[in-house]
Amino acid sequence: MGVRVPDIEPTTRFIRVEHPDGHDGVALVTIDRPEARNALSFALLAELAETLDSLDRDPETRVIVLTGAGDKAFAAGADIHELAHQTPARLAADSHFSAWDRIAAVGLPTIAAVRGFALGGGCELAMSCDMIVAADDARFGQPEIRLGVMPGAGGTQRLTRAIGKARAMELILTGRTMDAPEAMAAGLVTTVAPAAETLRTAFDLADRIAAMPPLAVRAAVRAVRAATDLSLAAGLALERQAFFDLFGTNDQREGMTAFMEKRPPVWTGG
Ligand code: CO8
Repeated sequence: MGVRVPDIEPTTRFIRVEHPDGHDGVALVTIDRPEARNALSFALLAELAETLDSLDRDPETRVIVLTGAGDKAFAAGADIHELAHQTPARLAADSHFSAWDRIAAVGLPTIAAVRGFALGGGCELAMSCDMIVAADDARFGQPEIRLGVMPGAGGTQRLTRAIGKARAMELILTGRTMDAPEAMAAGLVTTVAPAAETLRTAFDLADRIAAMPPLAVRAAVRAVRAATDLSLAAGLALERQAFFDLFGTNDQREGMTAFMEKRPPVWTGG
């Protein structure tokens, strides 16, 4: 895989960025701490937020695939060794949690490619992505209750929105993990792939999205995300405005002209 990241540090301590050959517009971001099951230390999360933010500003990147190094875990949660020494005041005072907000604010479509465990903060990170491609060996869960706490990076909200209150409540209150077929049936993941095919499946999906007009993609991402936050009326208003705005783009003219001329469209991203 080639590395092409013009104004982005290609390698930080815990995060790797690659632009795989043959996948134009797709950035692969790897959480690279396999010896600790890719546990999300504060430093790692800060690097991840910085990396995703930079990719979001890179005009050549259209889709981000996020994965964990190795085959054991996407991420086994926050770093428990680090969390063990926190106090309410320290957690509230430090800016560690702002990384989560920056990750969720990335405007490009994001795909989590999950092999092995996505637990606690790891499950929350996967759920912060727009889609999840799960290996058939993936396991999802919010086991924080077994550590004497509860989810703190979106688990109670995003899991509940994704799979409904009844199932989310059981998982969060017992710390039980779900396998990939259960997660698929519950609506948490987009697709399940054979473990060895996980990245390829995520790239296939990313390629299909990267081939679409980028302004329309970003607008659709924003609108679909808003569906879980807004009232129906507010969401419909947001959608309508975004739809209107796209009629000021070259790609709208190109897409509709190409249809009428019976040829494939050529997107310029304008
Ligand atoms: N934090 C720190 N180190 C970890 C973590 C973790 N979450 N998970 C695994 N490791 C380390 C282990 O300590 C071990 O290190 P060492 O070899 O030095 O002893 C190494 O990774 C391998 O771990 P195991 O031997 O346990 O590997 P297994 O394959 O047997 O088991 C599991 C894998 C099932 C993933 C197991 O490691 C496990 O249960 N991990 C903890 C899962 C968990 O409880 N996650 C929730 C953490 S709390 C949380 O995420 C809260 C998020 C809220 C906010 C986030 C703020 C930043």
